[in-house]
Amino acid sequence: MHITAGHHHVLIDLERLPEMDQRIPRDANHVRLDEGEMEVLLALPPGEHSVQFLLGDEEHEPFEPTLIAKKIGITLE
Ligand SMILES: [Cu+2]
Repeated sequence: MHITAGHHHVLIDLERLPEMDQRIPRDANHVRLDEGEMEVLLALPPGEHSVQFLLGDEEHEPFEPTLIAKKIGITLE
């Protein structure tokens, strides 16, 4: 059973969402904001990118039901 504390994971340029019944990976495409960050600086090359926020619990697993934002498309020059 999960408690209600949570934090965002920033999903970057993902074509497929991570498995919703497993720990969310932590790498360049899955940025974890679990230290109370109010902002994050992402170093991305110019071009088309996508960003999406997924709420994870204290075990870094998605909540059930899943709390996920719409994917945002961005273009960097
Ligand atoms: Cu997490």
